[in-house]
Amino acid sequence: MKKRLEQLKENALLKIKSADNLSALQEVRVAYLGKKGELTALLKGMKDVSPEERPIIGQFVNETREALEDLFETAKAQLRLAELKVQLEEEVIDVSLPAKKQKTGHRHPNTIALEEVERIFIGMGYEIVEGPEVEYDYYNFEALNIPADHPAKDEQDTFYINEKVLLRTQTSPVQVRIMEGAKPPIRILAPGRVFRSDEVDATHSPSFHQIEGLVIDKNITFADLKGTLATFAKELFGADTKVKFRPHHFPFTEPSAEVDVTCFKCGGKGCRFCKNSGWIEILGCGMVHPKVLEMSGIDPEEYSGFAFGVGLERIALLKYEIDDMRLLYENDERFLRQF
Ligand code: 2NM
Repeated sequence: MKKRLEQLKENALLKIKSADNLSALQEVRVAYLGKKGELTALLKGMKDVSPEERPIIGQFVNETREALEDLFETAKAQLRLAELKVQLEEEVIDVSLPAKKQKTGHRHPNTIALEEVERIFIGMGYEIVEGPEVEYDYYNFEALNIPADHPAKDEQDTFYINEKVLLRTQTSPVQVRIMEGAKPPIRILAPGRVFRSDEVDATHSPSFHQIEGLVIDKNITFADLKGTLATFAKELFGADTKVKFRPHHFPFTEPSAEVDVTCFKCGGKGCRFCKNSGWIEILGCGMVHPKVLEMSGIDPEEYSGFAFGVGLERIALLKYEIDDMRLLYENDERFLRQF
């Protein structure tokens, strides 16, 4: 019995030494120490041992088991270390490899155009102001001399929250709020998102952006308006740009005008871009209506002022020769990365 145990130990040692990975080692362990392993099989032979010898043999069996356990543990630790070494060598990081290119974000064409317009007016001493997108009917319409039966107030054109609250259709309400709270001189630019109940197409969107300007002081005349907008047009479209004022009607200004600039593609000769007219319409403007001043607490006998409004998307489409407004909202990277 003792001989057979020694033989078993020797065989196991050989098998442990030849196991060259952890799973092979585990198989050897099961084969010797497992429930159906060789040591267990040998133990079954204990019944043939005489009662006197049993304690001695029993002790020897235990010693053999412990010795084998030790051998397995040592071998296991060695194999672990070897596998870790191989893994570390294989997974080494090559710091000389070229880095993965990070995509850099950049400004949207609307933002580029907005910042350009802001830069021009800041240069003329204007302050940039903002106000709520959800407005009272009073600030969006009534205070701007837009009568209750005006078509712009129709539910087909304006998003109403309730009878008195709506999504602003222009940024003029911001200007009204400033007029109510400040004493002239006032020189402000109010950019922001506006809403109109329009179907989406190449030139319309239910949400777009406006930039409105307002100047109020003593002795402000239409000449100041013309000079300001001529300067703006030259800065935005080039020094050779000329402006043309066409009479128009807005409820909040009197007189009112629409402004065209000479086509910056053909210089005014006429081309596909300006539909052969030589002119491109860019904004609306006028002298602030005395009633509008009065309603906001400014004395029209003492002060006068001009105002103008320009569509941000319209500027962006013109400047970057984009022919469909929907491109500005789709966030298609192939389009956006061109700017
Ligand atoms: C435009 C055209 C003409 C305008 C008027 C005012 C205010 F508040 F002073 F009355 N703000 N903006 C105005 C004038 C806007 O947009 C085409």
